[in-house]
Amino acid sequence: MKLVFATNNKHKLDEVRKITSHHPVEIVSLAEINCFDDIPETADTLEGNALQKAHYIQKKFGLNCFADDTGLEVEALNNAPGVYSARYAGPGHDSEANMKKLLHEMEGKENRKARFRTVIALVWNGKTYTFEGIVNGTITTAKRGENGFGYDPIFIPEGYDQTFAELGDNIKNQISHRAKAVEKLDEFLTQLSDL
Ligand code: ITT
Repeated sequence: MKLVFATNNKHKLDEVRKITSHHPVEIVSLAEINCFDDIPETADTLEGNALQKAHYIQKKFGLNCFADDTGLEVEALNNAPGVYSARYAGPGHDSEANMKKLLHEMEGKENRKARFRTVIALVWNGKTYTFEGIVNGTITTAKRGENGFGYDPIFIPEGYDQTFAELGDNIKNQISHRAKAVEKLDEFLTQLSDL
């Protein structure tokens, strides 16, 4: 079964391909359908953005597809940056600037609890479905590690003492927010193909 992944983030694409490598679903990138659009994401929830991205591709290409919207929710910051994680330091800023701002906001805070939350929206034969994955953890006081992407160097998942960027892809892809959401998607698709 082929399914388009409506993302412009190559790290997400790599992760989802690794997570699903033993499963029958074949992940098709936007480049493979010749889509190089900057897909709008203007909703104020992860669910809304994931649905917006999946619907955009479904409408333009008429293909079943899914999208992933992810946010880092920090308890001491009232769940910021959350849905605004990509542009926390302002439009056009990169992950380095986002992490720098977050570490600055967290200076002196004792409560370092945070969670990554991914919402996957699937558009399948005209119907939409969402799947959520959460991983709890804590925010470090400085960046650590070279692997992963985005906020990975400053997030330690619960049960570990290294950041996602130190733990590397194999461990991240077993326990991450994205892995949990993708597992739910995969279970759903397996049931469909059993029908
Ligand atoms: P698409 O919308 O094209 O899928 P994006 O990079 O814009 O890609 P998001 O809006 O979901 O994706 O990402 C929000 C931010 O969270 C962005 O800064 C990412 O770098 C970061 N992020 C997403 N997933 C992450 C992960 O698994 N680990 C660390 N940071 C992540």
